[in-house]
Amino acid sequence: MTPLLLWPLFQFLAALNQSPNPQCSLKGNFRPGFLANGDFIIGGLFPLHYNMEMPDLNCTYKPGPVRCNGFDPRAFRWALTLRLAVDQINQREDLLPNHTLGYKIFDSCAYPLTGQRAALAVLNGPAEVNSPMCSGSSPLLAIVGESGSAQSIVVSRILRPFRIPMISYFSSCSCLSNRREFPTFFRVIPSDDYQVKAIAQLLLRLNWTWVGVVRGDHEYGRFALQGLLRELEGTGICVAYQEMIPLLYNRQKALEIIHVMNSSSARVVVVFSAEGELTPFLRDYMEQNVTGIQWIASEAWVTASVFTGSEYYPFLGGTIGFGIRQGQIPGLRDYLMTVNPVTYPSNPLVKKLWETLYDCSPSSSSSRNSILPPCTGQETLNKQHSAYINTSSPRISYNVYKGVYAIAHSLHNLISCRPGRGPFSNFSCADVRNIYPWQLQHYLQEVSFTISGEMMEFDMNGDSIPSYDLINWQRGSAGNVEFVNVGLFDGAQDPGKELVIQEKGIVWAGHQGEVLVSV
Ligand code: TCR
Repeated sequence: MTPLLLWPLFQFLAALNQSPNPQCSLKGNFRPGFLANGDFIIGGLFPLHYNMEMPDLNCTYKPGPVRCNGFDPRAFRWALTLRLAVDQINQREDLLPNHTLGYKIFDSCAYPLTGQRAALAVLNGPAEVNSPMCSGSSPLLAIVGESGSAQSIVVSRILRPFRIPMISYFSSCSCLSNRREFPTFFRVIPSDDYQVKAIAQLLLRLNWTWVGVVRGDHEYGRFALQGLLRELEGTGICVAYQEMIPLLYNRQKALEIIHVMNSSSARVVVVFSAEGELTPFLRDYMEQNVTGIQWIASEAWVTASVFTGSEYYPFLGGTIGFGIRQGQIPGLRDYLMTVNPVTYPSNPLVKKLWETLYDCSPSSSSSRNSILPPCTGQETLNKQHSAYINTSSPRISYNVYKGVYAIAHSLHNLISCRPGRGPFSNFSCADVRNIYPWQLQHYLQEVSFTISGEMMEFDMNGDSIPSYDLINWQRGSAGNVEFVNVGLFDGAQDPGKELVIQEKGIVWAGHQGEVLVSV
């Protein structure tokens, strides 16, 4: 059956699922994070918890629900950014006038299995008992999500038969650029392929022709290394060594890698790794007292807050790498500050935010079964709660913001369609009272707008114009590491002009004013 034929069936099933009275409830007791009705609904999938506990699946009794643990304030900020963007768009008169956007935000719990569940919950229509969205809710037209590539792959496969477009803010695997496999997938984060292009250009520009590569033992590391080798072909840049940090950390192996790094005449090392696995490796590296290495950090660790301590600076100061481009989100900080258990007394996520940030339990009823002491009500958000409140250089939040605006601009164009000049059969337009998600996809594919001074468009694979900030690790006032923007990789520029480096502003490894030589 073609996806198009499945669509009415899906609507029928969805209608069955929506009982007309307010008694409707979500199957599986899976509660949404946030809901708001509107003429058009956007789904949101965010890893509001970073861990899950699988129920016992021994098949002798009904398994319990999957439990999500470890509330993540950063992902909560991403979810609130979606709400902020929707609120702002709903107030604008020039974008989607006379129409409102609504949203359904679900916790994907950072795993493919739970991401799948969240995607089904978004699809399943109604949400809570007594929710205004219980009966006759508006159609779901697109999803902003998912975070990790593994989750996006699963979600994309679920959405495929319904032709519902999704826009990921965090999935960078180049595998997702395959339109045949992921026909409704879009993203506002560059594919990792562009990262290796940018790194290759950086090496060329700085005349680093003799470099080492260290990577983690996973797809990210493998794809990135392959990509870099491909990009370096014919450039005259040679790879002195390729090393892999084992998945199960092994000190002996780490010391061997450090020995290779130290004894090689290549002074520059590119590291494709996630921050978690790099932490023990760097600890061992620092213990060996090796210096004089210029690190090139991959996007996954170039802005990792775990490495900002002053103990890292002597060894990692001068590190350089490409991070997701930051942008402006007007009003985000003020918006985040309005969220507290008083303004949202019945929202369990807000309660979890408070529990995570202040180690106290906000409501008196819950304090009885909570091990945390009750909150005083005087708790205020400040710098120390940076995972939630740090909005100085939004990167992923900015991607979420861009994603929502991409949907809004596309819908705006769809609604502005002139009968007889439309893009569909016989030059018809979409029926605004009954828009199909695939019709929105058409407009997403064509959308073009400017946001935070940046041009936003999708190519045929659903990839947006890649842009990265060039980030350099410099010494902060307390001897800590500070991430300073020293350039840009802007894929909107002509080939050869994409990389702009403010060389004078860069601090190199060993706190030197000059580029180190590695030839
Ligand atoms: N997208 C990756 C995961 C990932 C990540 C990171 C993990 C990215 N950046 C930084 C830890 C830290 C980019 C994915 O799954 O596609």
